[in-house]
Amino acid sequence: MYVGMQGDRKMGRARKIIFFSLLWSSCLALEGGMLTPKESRSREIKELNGVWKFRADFSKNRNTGFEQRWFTKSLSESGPVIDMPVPASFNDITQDPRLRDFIGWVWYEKEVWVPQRWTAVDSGQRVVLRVGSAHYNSIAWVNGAQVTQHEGGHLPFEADITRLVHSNPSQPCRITIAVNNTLSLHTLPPGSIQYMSDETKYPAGYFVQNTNFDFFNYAGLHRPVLLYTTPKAYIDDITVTTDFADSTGVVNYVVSIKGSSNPSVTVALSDKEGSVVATASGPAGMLKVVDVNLWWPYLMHENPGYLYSLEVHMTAKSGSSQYEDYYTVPVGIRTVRVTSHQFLINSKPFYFHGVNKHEDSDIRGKGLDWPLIVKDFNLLQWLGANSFRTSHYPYAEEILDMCDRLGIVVIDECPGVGIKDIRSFGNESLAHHLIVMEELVRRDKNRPSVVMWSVANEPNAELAPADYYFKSVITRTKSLDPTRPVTFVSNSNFNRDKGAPYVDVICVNSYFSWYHDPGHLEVIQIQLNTQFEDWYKKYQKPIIQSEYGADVVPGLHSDPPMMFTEEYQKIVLQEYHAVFDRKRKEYVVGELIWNFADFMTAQSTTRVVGNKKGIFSRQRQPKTGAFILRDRYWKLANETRRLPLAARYP
Ligand code: BDP
Repeated sequence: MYVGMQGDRKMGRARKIIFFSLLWSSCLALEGGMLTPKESRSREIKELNGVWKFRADFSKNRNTGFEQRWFTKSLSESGPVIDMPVPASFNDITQDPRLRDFIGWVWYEKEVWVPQRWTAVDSGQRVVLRVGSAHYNSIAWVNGAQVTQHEGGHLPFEADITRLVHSNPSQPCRITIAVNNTLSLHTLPPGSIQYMSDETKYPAGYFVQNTNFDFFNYAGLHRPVLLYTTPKAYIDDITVTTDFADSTGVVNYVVSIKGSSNPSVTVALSDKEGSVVATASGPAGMLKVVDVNLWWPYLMHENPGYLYSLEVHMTAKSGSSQYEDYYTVPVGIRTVRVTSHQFLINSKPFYFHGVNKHEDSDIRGKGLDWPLIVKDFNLLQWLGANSFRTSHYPYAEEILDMCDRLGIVVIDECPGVGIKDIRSFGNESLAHHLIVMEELVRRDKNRPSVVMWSVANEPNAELAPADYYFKSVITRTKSLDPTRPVTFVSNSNFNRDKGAPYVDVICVNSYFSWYHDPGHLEVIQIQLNTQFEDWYKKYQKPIIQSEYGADVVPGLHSDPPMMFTEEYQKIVLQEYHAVFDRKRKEYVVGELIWNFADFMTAQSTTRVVGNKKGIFSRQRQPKTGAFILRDRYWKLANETRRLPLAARYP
């Protein structure tokens, strides 16, 4: 129960307002597709990134923006506004601690000219507003009219705004987006608001946001906001699945069209050089590729990440109008299969030697950051990492595009992190979790880099309702995508974990000699060995060590090693590796370090300005652990592929 629940009326009101958006429940199956916006012969994009007007609603009930209808006029007419970059989290942009730690509604606004060729009534164009991600709940208005609302922080949403931009083309178009970062027991990730009603200790109306995860709850418009066009009859969704036999590749496709009842569809598959290798017509079909170039992971093949292009062309008639739409989707032809002790990509055993990450950077928080993205991929390649898990939420499509191209294998995790409270296992939470999985699969289903879905991280899977809950989420995910294995990441007891029976791969996190037996490096090998044996004996499923690691404050040294020093992290890694090397010959199919880089957290007594388990600092400088891993990952790659030595230092 929240502190202050029986408190004064004002508190009750504040609580109601903060949660108002959370009562929206996403119970319906999703309508339509969510193709990544792309330019083509028939489509244009206008990015709305840059500086937006911004105002946090600091009023006690956080509801003044709605009471005064800030969306009906220019935001600056409502009161003082500040400059806010998009994409970015708003938290670290100013010097105001109240904004860094703000909970509630913030308001963004941008005025934009929509090109005349889009707005002419006979343009035959649809205009769509798309938000790559806004954390957590959001409502968008165009010229004061609400166009969409969305729950959830890491997946895109959009609205057809054609009618609105057509109605007043002589004026710039005013886009207002309100975003609320409050997390409740039924959001993903869950959280709770705690009211501190003891006025001898806290100011009146004081409340805090509690969460069961350590990363900072950055908020705002985190990914690009843009307008794009399609013809009025258009390609709404494309689903591609692939297979191969001997040297022949198979691409199955399904195209869904909207805005026309009698479209005609043709598809052409081209290789990297642009030569068409197969064509077909009709909204669904199969393409065969002779002498196929399979999509291989980085370091598993000299030509990783091979992508074909599937160009879909639609023509449709509606009355006297003729519409044409083109959309191209990259296609990596590959298969994924799991046995009792192996993870197979293209029928070859694949060993995950990779990392866990976060979307986290100085100043921008979780905002999409191109320099950081490219730097991180350079570091991953330097490290010899062939994979990562999108801990603990779906990453930007821009990041996954690079994974597809470079052959970096991805375990795609939804924001199901910190599902601990029994009240987060009820129907309301489950309904939302199912929708989030549907949104995630819809967005990422065509990506060859994505080889497995993860539905949660470290839930309280020993609770009785966890059985039904995980059975439901996993079964649903498998029905949405029968081609990929599904997992969740566990830190429960192997015997009592109620979700584990439903997963295809066991993913386990453990922090021996850190959270357990801190300072006792000598227990790692025995405890890790027991962990693996216990899980394997019970389930006979392949196992990934999905997290392990130790904090390091860069530059701290001690010998004999002590916690938080570079030497301690180094020994933790080496002790874990000794056991991995024995067990990978049997059923361990991967190791993912926690974490690739240091990241910001909520303030606590166990964090020194953030989580320091990175092998790179937050500024991407290597700690000793990075060199240990680099040596190991390149050796592992050489062992599986016998790469020439020169490939060790890209
Ligand atoms: C694990 C969590 C991860 C944390 C890590 C840690 O999965 O999100 O950051 O612990 O405490 O339990 O470093």
